[in-house]
Amino acid sequence: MIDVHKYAKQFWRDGFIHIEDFFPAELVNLYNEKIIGHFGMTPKFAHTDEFIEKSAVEVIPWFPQREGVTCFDTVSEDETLRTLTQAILGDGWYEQYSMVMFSKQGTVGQAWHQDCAPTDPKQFNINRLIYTMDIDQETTGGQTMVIPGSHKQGLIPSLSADFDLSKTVTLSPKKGSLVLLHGHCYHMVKPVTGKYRVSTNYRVAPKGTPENITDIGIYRNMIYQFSTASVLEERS
Ligand SMILES: O=C(O)CCC(=O)C(=O)O
Ligand SMILES: [Fe+2]
Repeated sequence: MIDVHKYAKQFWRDGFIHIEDFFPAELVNLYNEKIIGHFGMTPKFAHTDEFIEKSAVEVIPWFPQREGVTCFDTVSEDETLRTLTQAILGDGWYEQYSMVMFSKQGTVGQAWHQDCAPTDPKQFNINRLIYTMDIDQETTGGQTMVIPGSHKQGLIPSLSADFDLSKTVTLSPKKGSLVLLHGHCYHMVKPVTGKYRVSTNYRVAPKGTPENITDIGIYRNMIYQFSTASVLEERS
């Protein structure tokens, strides 16, 4: 068993952790096959053109557990992952949903954002991201960039405001890697240069967090509501 208390401390300090070789190759290979089987290589975007254009987010979501693809339960039920989540969030945390995010070759990835508003430091989502393929500069692009400690720095600066990128960390997760990322932590995904990129996200939240906390995403140029596909606020 990994040292969950060490990782929990690191999570609260940095807003993210990255652990390689967390899941066995057989499991993530199976997931990757199911994902490719579902999407093929040229799926259509699920978001509106306005959102894609404005947010510079080019990912296509899939919710396999909602469709009864039961092999995706294995990660939710993983004892080590549950123990680690418990060490970070304490009693009463709950699973939100699992979501596969697919990006085609030549797409832009995701612009800098926060998954939800940092209004209340006690209410947020955690992305528990598992990677079923190697993500690196040479083969795929699409690395995930994060700013350590930014989960404690409030709203991500708007486009015109100063945005300090000097502490940015670039994550190149490998097949089987786990990344936990606080929803208030500033993050982005680099352009996808390889054939495709996928990540699978088992979102959780602490007790007292509304189920729809990630309905409103914060980008440097806007605040966006997914359920109504509308821009709530333009930021300049
Ligand atoms: O796919 C990733 O590496 C990160 C995606 C992301 O922004 C998120 O899960 O909120
Ligand atoms: Fe995100």
